[in-house]
Amino acid sequence: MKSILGTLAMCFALGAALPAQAAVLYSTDDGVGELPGGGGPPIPADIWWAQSFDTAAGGTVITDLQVAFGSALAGQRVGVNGAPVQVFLYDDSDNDGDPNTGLVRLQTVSSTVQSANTNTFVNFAIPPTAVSGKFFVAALVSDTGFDASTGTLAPNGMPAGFDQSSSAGTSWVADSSSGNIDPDNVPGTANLSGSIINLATFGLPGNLMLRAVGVPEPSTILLLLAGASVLGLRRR
Ligand SMILES: [Ca+2]
Ligand SMILES: [Ca+2]
Repeated sequence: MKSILGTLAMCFALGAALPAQAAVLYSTDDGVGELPGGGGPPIPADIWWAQSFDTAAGGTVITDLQVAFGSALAGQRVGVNGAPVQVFLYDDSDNDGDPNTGLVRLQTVSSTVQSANTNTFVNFAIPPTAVSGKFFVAALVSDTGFDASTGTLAPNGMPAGFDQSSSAGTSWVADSSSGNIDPDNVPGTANLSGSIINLATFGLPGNLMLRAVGVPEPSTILLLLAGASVLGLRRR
């Protein structure tokens, strides 16, 4: 009995001494969007927008995806609350940071555009998912766009929050005629842009307002302690 209590006491002592498991916030934007993005012309059109990240130590398990929709500064070119949106976590299996190659969909959340044009990051929880190397956070909305020649906003507006104050060169966009983009074959179905375009290379430097939250893998020490507890109890 003494050995069981001793083992458990040691577990609690070591557990209490472990540091809190801090989360990593993956983000390149400054939190304030300027001109937002939509698909087309012609409108209405699909827009698929994505941000590339490098997996950081201590953040290898993604638990949440975050998106800020539209812009508070863009006049008529606004995001529209209630528009259907799909939010994705993708692996870049060839780890070159280019979503035109090696794009593998890991998680999908189907929801609606919320808190548009307020610089609010809407949180989309996902089942905890391990990543490594390069990965992408992305979103897809249909029936979007703004026709500057007529001042017409498509039904689902300009949903892609875009911070133009700086550029990490890691923002990507594809667009197509409405309803055409297949999230498992984005480069092959982006029939307006023709492929997934890097915004900085295209002459639109900035950072799309897509973020992720990552946490560490379960601690090896905690797993060993759990094993020690089981062994201690079995000796009873
Ligand atoms: Ca790639
Ligand atoms: Ca900004």
